Amino acid sequence: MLYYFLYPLHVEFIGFNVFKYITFRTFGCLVTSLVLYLLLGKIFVKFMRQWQVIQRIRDDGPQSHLTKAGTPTMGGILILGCVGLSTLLWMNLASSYTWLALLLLVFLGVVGFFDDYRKLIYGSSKGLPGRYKLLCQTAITLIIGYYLFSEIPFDTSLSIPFFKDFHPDLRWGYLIIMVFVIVGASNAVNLTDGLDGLATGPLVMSFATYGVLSYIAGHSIIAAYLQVPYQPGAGELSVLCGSVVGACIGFLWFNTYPADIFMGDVGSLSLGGILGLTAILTKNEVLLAIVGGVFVLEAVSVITQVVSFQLTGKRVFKMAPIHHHFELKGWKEPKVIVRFWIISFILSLVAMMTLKLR
Ligand code: 57M
Repeated sequence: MLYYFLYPLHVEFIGFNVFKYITFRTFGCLVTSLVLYLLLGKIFVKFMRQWQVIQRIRDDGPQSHLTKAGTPTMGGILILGCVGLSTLLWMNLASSYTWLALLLLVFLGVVGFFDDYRKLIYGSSKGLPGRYKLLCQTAITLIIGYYLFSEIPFDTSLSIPFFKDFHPDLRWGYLIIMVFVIVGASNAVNLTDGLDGLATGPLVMSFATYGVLSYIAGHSIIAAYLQVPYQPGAGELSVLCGSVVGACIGFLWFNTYPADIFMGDVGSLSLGGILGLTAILTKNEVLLAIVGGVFVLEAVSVITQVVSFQLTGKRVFKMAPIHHHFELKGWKEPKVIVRFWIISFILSLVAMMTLKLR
């Protein structure tokens, strides 16, 4: 919005010229959402506690989690509020990619809210049935895909790291990739959010990485130099990524061990979904498997455990997702969390290195 109202004034005052630069608006957006969460977080936690918006702890989980009973949840509501407000303030209102991401963020946020709300009113850890969540996630992804293919000339070819000349055009088959990436990322982040800050740290690193990748994809000269697909308009997604990084760092101030508040499905489903969409819109779909490697590891651990248990009656891990396995091996919660953050940081560096190794 500031770009829309202030940039034209640069003819009067040259200083407003900065609003043209995506880098300036990304930084401004990050600082805005970070400061907003830091200013509002404490009163939000107090409000959620007063209204008894607290987490139901499953009794079949690690015993150490029982002490978490009574912790406020749905901190994701304020994350979405900070991201939405700061993005509207700093975005280019003509950016259809940013509007699509905000639509997905709100839609999945509503789905997650109902999941958290059901847990609250029925007093159990069982929220919305998984199939309903999956249906909603798939439906919104297909709607976004149909819009992309019919309204915007969207590149339906697949980009694979290290294979710079191999871009198979999947045409409408690309919708399958979109569903797999967006729905997969949404649920993987949801599964990962099982320890204090465990999902928040990798979300900060993943969105920071995709903020850089978005800027590169939207810059014709840099994209050509690095031999990555040029995606006109993708650069604006850096601004949205900046707002998510800022809001999640602000949230982490309260979600770090021992957490004052959990993000809830309202946060994990929505943030995971737009991480997947950002990967799609910047043509870095496969790279998400590296950048979001921690999320992939958590989801694969669950799939492995469920399949093994159903086929053989035996568990591969002491408990899935894999963060519970390390807890039951005797690792204290902070040790599991920070080690997963370190892995996420290393994977982000590896992902950035693939830019040169094309
Ligand atoms: C999402 N939710 C946390 C919080 C957070 C198929 C199966 C693997 C599904 C999976 C599952 O139910 N996952 C749901 C994970 C929950 O966190 C809430 O959910 C939101 C995110 N969606 O924001 O509101 C618990 O996680 C802990 N937590 C923290 N700090 C945080 O900052 O400590 C969360 C955020 C919270 C709190 O205890 O209550 C969750 O774990 O449910 N199921 C599981 O993950 C369960 N694993 C399991 O059933 N394994 C079986 C299956 C695979 C056969 C097995 O291994 O044999 C475990 N999770 C828990 N208890 N808590 C075990 C049962």
